Amino acid sequence: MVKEQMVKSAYDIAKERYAAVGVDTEAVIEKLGKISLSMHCWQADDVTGFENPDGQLTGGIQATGNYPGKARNIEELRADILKAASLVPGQHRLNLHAIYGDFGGKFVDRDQLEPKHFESWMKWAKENGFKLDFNSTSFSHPKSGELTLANPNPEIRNFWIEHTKRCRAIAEEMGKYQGSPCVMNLWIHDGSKDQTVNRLEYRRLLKESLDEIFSIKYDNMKDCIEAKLFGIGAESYTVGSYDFYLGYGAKNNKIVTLDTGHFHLTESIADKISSLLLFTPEIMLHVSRPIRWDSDHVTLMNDDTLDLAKEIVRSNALDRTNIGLDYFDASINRIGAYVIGMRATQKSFLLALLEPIEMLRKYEADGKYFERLAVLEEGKSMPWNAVWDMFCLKNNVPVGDDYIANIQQYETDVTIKR
Ligand code: RNT
Ligand code: ZN
Repeated sequence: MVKEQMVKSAYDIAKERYAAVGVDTEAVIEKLGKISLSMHCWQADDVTGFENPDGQLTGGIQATGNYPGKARNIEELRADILKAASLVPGQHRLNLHAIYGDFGGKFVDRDQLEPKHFESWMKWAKENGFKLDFNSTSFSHPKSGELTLANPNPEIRNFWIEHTKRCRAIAEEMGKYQGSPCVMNLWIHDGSKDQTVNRLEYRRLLKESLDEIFSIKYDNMKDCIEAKLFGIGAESYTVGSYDFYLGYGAKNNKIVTLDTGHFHLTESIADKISSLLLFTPEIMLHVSRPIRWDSDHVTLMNDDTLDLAKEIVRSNALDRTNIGLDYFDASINRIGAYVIGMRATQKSFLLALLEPIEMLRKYEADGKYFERLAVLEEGKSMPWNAVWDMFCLKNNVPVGDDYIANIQQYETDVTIKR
């Protein structure tokens, strides 16, 4: 049997199995096709960007490994992104960091950024069917230090306020140009390695900086603020902690970004969804995979990702959730890293959509907890993979592990020659 035939036969059986528990797989396939991931541009080059390609990655984050073939310039980065996206079903967004501007070989400092530095990205994205999202970049810069927006030195603090304001203006232009709001994420590394006695003062300064940055209202961009537990070299204190941003977001109607690597390792990020939905306008995710720390390993379809997807679907919150990815593994083929992580995220949402939720809710309401647990457990061995294969087939992307050979070929033809 040719592969296509196999996929179709398996799908027909799966469709019946799911129908028996009240799940319409055709409707699920349609819903899954509408979920756009925000693909992070920084997996392609280990968070280097084009401002200073020889510079060090600072700010308490690290890309470890030196697998050959990383993108060295804007053309290579774009080619790699297109290649990866071509192996992932559906239409996705692209998440740019401010250091990825098209600076034409000139040095443009962060407080000088303008929409014109992102014009070629906007055109390129439109031509290639991507909508853009955006991030201010406070790390990897001589003025990054320990404190940026929370810096007591007004000269440094104002520099970063100016940078972030400009980033919002750029995001607004992107949103206008593409006819879809640009989601702008703000993450700063501000913190301290050791015992800190002025915690309140730095948080007060950050609050003040944010108030000033957000004082300009825009219609075509959305603001997100990303919290974090700690960074390397800033283990004792993080100004932008979860409490800080949750408070700020709830009070000021801002989106709180949940990076799955930014919490205590036993903390459930999935359980935060239903609370955020009640107090903040939307949710922004940075789906990642922390191993012992915020290591940014490639996202997998593990329990954490599955739980997260299920909570979003069970809360009927897909239209209020922005699903960004955030990992940077420099130890394996970078295009492969994109494809594994994006497909794993989609698979997790597929499983979430395939849940016989009405049946489960009924059992729960009736206090039938054995039955609820049994159905949840059985869901794991339902033939969801047949639905996934059909989804890939319908979207004209490789089915199953066929993408491996495709990526190997691209490595031979393109990346290994760099
Ligand atoms: C760092 C944050 C942040 C960055 C990107 C590059 O811990 O997760 O989102 O990973 O901005
Ligand atoms: Zn993140």
